[in-house]
Amino acid sequence: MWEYAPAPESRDIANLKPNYRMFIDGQFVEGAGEPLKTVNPGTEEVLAEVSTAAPADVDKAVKAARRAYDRVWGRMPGAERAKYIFRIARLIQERSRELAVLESLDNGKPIKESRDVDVPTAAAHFFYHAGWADKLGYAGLGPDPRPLGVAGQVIPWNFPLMMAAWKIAPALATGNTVVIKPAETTPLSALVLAEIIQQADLPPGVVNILAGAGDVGSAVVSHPDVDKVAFTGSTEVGKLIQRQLAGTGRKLTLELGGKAANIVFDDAPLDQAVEGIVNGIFFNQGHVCCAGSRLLVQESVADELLEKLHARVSTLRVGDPLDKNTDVGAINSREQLTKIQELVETGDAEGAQRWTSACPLPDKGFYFAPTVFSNVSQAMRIAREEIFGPVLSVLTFRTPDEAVAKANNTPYGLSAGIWTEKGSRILWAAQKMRAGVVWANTFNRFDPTAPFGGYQESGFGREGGRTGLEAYLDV
Ligand code: TXE
Repeated sequence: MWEYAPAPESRDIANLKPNYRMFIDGQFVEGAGEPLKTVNPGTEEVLAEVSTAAPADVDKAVKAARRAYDRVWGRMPGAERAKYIFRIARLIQERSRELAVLESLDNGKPIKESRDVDVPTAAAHFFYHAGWADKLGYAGLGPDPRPLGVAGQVIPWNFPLMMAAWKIAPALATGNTVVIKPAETTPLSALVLAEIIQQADLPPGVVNILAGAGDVGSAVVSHPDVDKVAFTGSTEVGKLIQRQLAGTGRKLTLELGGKAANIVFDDAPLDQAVEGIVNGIFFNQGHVCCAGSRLLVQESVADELLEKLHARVSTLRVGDPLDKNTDVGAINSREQLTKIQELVETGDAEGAQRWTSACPLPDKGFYFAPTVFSNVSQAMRIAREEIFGPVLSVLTFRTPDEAVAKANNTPYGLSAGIWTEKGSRILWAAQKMRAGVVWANTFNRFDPTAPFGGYQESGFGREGGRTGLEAYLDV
């Protein structure tokens, strides 16, 4: 019934190569680190071997970025920088089919998501920021905002290309140069972005793209000649980086984990809410920092909503990420799959009621069936910890005050959702909730014009919008 191996034409479309090299000072180079093998989580096959950085390679990349900053990029007029950034955006569009297939192969996300969300949003970030490059003096950030210098950036595996765009585009628009490291399980799309950057003729050293694991990330963020650090990843590593940078005076932005509440009031259009709940937690297999992983539903409509939700989730197709009909793809790694399984077991042990979709799963690859826990209490681990998988925890509430109190009962604070027909209630709850993003009657909408970022253990700083520029400027 299932076909696992990526069909030969998919390999061709993705232009998959047996070996990938890092991008330093405008050249593709072998690093002195131990090469890593990147695996297709949909099939468990090795996709390619990737060269990685040793500390000396990180140093070379930072030196190249410094030179490019001092000699070219930091002094180039904004209108000139904009032309390069626009070119990157256009080239992403031109190579969108290749990038979408590659992203689904390396990450495991459904092709309809990489095609319709990841790749277009990445292009949109470059387009949007290209527009800012010559208007920084008009951004309300002071008359003469200055770039910081070299930005050291580390990104995760859940939106590999999109995260690279979120990091690189604002840095370039504001006149900074970049050393970036993608996650070890998903390096390929960033290395193809390096090809695009070369194709766009950016001066050597303006963007350097490394590969490797956490040790390489650590070497990037702690390099003494890096002026600004931007990290997206786990709260644990974010805290580590914050400690590492303490006292250096370097600018830092952290975008970390989350445990977002998606609140459904009794006046909400339930069928529409069900679509939003499904999108909120099953989009990208739930590997989303702002995933709506805690559903808070008003008690009077809880049974009806749960029934509708089970029916809808039963229709989700889990399987081959390259199949256009797939709704939920593969979990990115065996390690992440194990983490999900362990947390789900705690839900069983702590007495929550587990409902699992009966959809068939491929027998090779890392897959997890959509799961909904009801009878969840706030003390349970599945209500408190980020599962980062297709697992929803359902809690109930009686009054709006109780809903907001429960929504805020988390060490995180990245995003939240509200479903109600009452505009006044949306405004009231949005004000009361400690979350960087509040969606009303929708969920998981991303747009380069809107600042994104968290409170508390979800990190600090904003990406996107005018506010996102501040992270890369001295104002
Ligand atoms: O994250 P890590 P992992 C959460 C999610 C997930 C958990 C663990 O709950 O289950 O974190 O995922 C690099 N200095 N999120 O282990 O380790 C690493 O190489 C500098 C939420 O994959 O934080 C990779 O490039 N860099 C999150 C990146 O950090 C270091 C997205 C993220 O990996 C480093 C991902 C170090 N000491 C996971 N150690 C979100 N906010 O969306 C590792 N890295």
